[in-house]
Order: sequence, then C-alpha cells, then structure tokens
Amino acid sequence: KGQATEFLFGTFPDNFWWSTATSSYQIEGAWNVSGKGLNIWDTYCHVGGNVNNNDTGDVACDSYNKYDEDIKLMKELGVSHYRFSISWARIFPDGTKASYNQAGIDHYEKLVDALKANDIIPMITLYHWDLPQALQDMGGWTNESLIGHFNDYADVMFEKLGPKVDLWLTFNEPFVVCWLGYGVGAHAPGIKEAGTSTYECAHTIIKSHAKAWHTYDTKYRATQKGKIGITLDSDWKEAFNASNPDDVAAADRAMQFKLGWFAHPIFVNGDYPEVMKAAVYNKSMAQGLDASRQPSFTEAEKQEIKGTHDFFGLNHYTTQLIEPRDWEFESWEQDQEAKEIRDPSWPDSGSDWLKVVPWGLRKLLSFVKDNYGNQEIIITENGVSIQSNTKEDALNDQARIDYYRGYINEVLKAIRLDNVNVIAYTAWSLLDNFEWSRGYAERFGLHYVDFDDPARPRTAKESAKYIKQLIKDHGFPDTSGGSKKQGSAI
Ligand code: GBH
Repeated sequence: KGQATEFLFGTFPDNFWWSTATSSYQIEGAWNVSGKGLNIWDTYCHVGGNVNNNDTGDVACDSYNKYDEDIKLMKELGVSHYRFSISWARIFPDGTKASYNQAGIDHYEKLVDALKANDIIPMITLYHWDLPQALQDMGGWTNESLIGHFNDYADVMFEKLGPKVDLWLTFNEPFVVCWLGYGVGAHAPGIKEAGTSTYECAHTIIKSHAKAWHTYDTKYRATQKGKIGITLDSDWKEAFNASNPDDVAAADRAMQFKLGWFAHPIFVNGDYPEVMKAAVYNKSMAQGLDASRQPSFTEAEKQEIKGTHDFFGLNHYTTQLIEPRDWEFESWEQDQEAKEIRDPSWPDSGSDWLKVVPWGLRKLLSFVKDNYGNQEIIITENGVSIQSNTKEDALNDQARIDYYRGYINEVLKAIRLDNVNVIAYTAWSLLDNFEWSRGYAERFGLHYVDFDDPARPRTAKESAKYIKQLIKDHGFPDTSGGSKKQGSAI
C-alpha cells in the first residue's frame, strides 16, 4: 500500500521555525544531586529486568553538566528553538510545593539564560514522564489529588521562569503515560491495568492540563504574553482497504481512541469522542459492570477543559493500516476493535514499532486541521532510530537523512498543497539518549553520544549536517534549474 506523491520543491513560509528536542530523564543524568528527589524512572530503572540491558538514566548524556556543549551543537545546527523538559523532582523533591528546592530552579534558569545568550528560544515541557516517586506512592495519575500538585508545580515554573520563557507544554504524550505506564506496564510505573487505570490516568491528566492552562491564562498571560498547549502523539491510521466501509470505520475508531481521546476534550467540546465513550460503555455493560470503565466529566469540567490550547502540539513517527477485529478482553486496545497491520513493503528503522511511512504525516496533518479547528500546529517531535553496530555506522546515517527528507517534505506539502497551518518543526532528537525501556540500544540523535566514555563526547552525524543545510535553505529550493523531474517520490 502506498500513498506517496511526487517530491515537492519549495521553501517554508518566512516565519516557520526549526527546533530540536530532548527530555529531562533521557539526557540529564545527575539523578541524585542538588536536592533532587526520586522519580518513577529512577525507581523503575533501578529494578533489574525492567529496562533493556538494565540501563538507567543515572548519567545518560550528562546534560545536567554539559548543557553548554549541547547549546553549541544547536548553534551549529542553526535551530531557532530548543524544546526540553523540566524534572519535576528537582523543583519539588517530594512532588509537593512544601518541598520547594531553589537549586532546581537555579539549574533551569542557567540553562534558559545560556540558550537566550545564544539566541535560541526555549520551549519548555513541564511533564515528560518523570513523576516524583512520592506522588506515585499515592497512586500517581489515578489519584486526582495530582491535579492540584501539578498545578502548584506549573504555577511555580510560570512564576520563576515565565518572565524569560514564553512557550510552554503541559504534558508530553499523555497517551504513552497512560497506556505504557498504566495499561501494559512497559514504562514506569509498570502498572498493568489496561482497561481501567489507563482510562483513569487519562482523566486526571486532561483535568491537570486544563487547570494549569487556566492558571497561565488568568495569572500570567497578561504580563508574560506567552503561549501554552499540550503535545499529543499520534500515528496515522489508514484503512487497510479504503473501499471497505468496515475498515474505514475501524481506522476512524483507532484515530479517535488514540488522538481523539485527548484532542477531542481539549479542542472540540470538553468530552471524549462519542464513538469511544459508546464503545467502552457497551463493553463495560457486556461484562456486567454497573458503570463504564471510562470515567465521565461533569458539565462544569467539560467547560473547564474545552478550549485549553494556544496551538496544537503534535509528535509523529509512523503509520499503521487498520482492520476491524473482535473484542476479546477488557483493555483500551480491545475496546476499539481495531487491529494494526504494517505493510511489509514499508522500510524498517532501528525500532520495531517504527516503519518509515512519510505520507502518513501529511494525512495526519489534514486530519488535525479537519477535526480540531484549523489550529496553529507545532510539530514537537519527529525522527527515527537507525540500527548500527559501530560508531562509524551510526555517523553515516543515510537512512535518517532519507527519513527527514521524506517526512519534512510531507510537512511542506501539507502547508503548500493542503493549507494546513503548521508553524514549526522539531527534530527528535538533538542527542542519542536514554530511550526508555530500550535503554541505550535505540539511537534517535542527530548527534552520536559515546555512552562508554565518562565524558560522554558528542559527534555530529551526517543527518546533523543535512538538517543544518535544510534549515539554511529553509526547505527544498529547486536547484535543478526549473526541471522538477529530479525529485523522487518517497
Ligand atoms: C516519543 O514517543 C517520546 O516522546 C520520546 O521521549 C521518545 O524518545 C521518542 O518517542 C522515540 O521513541 O514499546 O512497542 O509498545 C513516541 C511515541 C509511543 C513510540 C510508544 C514508542 C512504544 C511502542 N511512542 N511506542 S512499544
């Protein structure tokens, strides 16, 4: 199955911006210094068997100490923005404001100052998965008292860093938090309650996002004049057979269960998609339960949630083909009655879940435009891992260049041919880093990091040079002297 169209030459709109990204636990290391409390990834990694090779983020890229080097790499790339996340347990070691730790603020203030001194604009993610362990001990995201604790944390970050930072993301990929963390248990905190806690986690996170957005809106926006939103991850779900209505309906259900789960409340009407609510309710009844396994919002909560966005943050990596399937047992995955298939002709990457399917990004961008009100879209992550056996292999990452060229060209098509309002693109990631349950085995970086060397030296890959040129060109100017036939469809 292929939906590839011809390569499009051309440049991006003048005010389009280019960024790269990381997250705190994946790069910082320094897990037990300067008053930082434990978080759930510290705990999870320190239990043998949870992470590939028993790798941990104890040192990672040592970016807590080496951020000046990281900034030099960004300077060389020519990005105008850098997206990074804050480690909550550095600010509130036990998760609550009573434990406020000034050293945590000082660290991020130094990072922000260094970025700004280099003319790089910071974009801060408040929550990229490293929950303070003390809050997990209370039940984590299944305990609604986290709404207040997250708001206290967000409030203090806006107060302390807001005068210098005007781009904020509340949560990175709540889907992954709730499915891998509370559903299948492949991520910290490792809970396997795929038909219940998964839904409760999402419920708490959506309300936490909304409350923090309103705090910014009412307390800080007038003086700080920044923008705040959430970043949602979505694959593109293509009907296996586009002329089979059952496949089309299954693909739509899969989109609603994945992206709509969070985007529908925030961007549409304060509530989950109808098709999702109905499916979980009906299955809960069929099981003989007296209520849906998916919690519901009150009318007041819907009003509070609806419209809590200043842009649409989107992470995207890959695509699947979707067919219907029967429901077998209770889980978020089974509730949607959709089966994922990967076309064997799609190129592999270094991650088994990630097939290279550039055209899916263009379709996803149109879906966002059509379903969520033509928002300004910030692509907050896109990238690929490449299998390599030696450092030399890793540096010669032609497959990553092909990936970026193909996917970024689909962004250009979305803007120029489909009138989608994409305003920024972020490459994941600046550095090879701690790839969660896969440890250091999967490398997504534009820069190679030697994790065997205590100095954690960084080396630019070929893809870094490619991205640098692409940023300089602001896209894909036609250098063929007018003959556009040189482009090949990817
Ligand atoms: C992003 O998630 C994360 O934001 C980022 O931290 C991470 O480094 C990057 O991806 C690369 O993985 O284990 O087979 O069940 C992207 C969405 C969803 C991709 C969960 C990996 C795990 C599939 N992720 N998925 S599996």
